[in-house]
Amino acid sequence: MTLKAIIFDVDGTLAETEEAHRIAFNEEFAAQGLPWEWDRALYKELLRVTGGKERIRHFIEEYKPPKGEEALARIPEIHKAKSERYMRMIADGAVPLRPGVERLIREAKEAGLKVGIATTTSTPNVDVLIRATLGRPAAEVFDAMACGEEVTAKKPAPDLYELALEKLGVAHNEAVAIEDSRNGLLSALRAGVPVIITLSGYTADEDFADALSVVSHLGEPDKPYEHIHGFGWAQSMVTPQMLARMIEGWAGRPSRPVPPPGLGA
Ligand code: XBP
Ligand code: MG
Repeated sequence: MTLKAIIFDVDGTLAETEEAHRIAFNEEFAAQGLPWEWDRALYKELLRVTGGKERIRHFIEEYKPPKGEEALARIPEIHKAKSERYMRMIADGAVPLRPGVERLIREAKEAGLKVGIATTTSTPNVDVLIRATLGRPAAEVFDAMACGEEVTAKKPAPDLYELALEKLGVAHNEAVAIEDSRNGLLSALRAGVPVIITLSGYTADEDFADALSVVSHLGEPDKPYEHIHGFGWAQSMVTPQMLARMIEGWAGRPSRPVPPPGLGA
């Protein structure tokens, strides 16, 4: 099977955006008179729940903070205002793309591959990041985007990757996913898409044993990645050629690979 597409996660993978999300959540909690402060240690725990609205609900239900009950009905409104704060930060250039992201997108296009997005965050959040960093609308850069608001089950469910494959018009074993979290890894694997992990701030210590490869970042000519696990030990950058070779190995599997034990169907 030949490689036809690369599917990128957004938060933590295209850019280290989670600190901007965390700050936006906290600013909005304060603006709404909610005495909540998500510090880094707590946010790391909360990131196990993907999606901002789902994360706030989980926080209220599991941590039972003051004013939690009364805020339950306002989650959509809190999250909308948080997203506006986040987008203002990103539009101001607060967060750059990670090493190798722009290069790999360019090389993929030059090699005739499609590039897509599978993210639990929303389409406007992706668009503002891409406009701020690449100076173009996300819809011009990516052939297809599958974003959080389009599915009911976010990562680690396979829905976002299945949607991205459908929109790109490629089979699961013709694509590779670039991810930074265990939830993202599980989502892609459950859709049958093999995964390369680039380690990011909040999720670097998660279990990535089932990834085809784990590297510190995608690498640049003057900034080689650190190889952690799997394919790519002899390289210094993730390239379309390296991904194509990885896919050849993966394609020897059944048409829809059975996920390794513990990953569910
Ligand atoms: C990251 C997430 C998101 C962000 C917040 O997922 O879980 O929920 O933390 O974004 P991914 P929203 O890495 O798959 O993009 O508040 O817009 O949900
Ligand atoms: Mg991510």
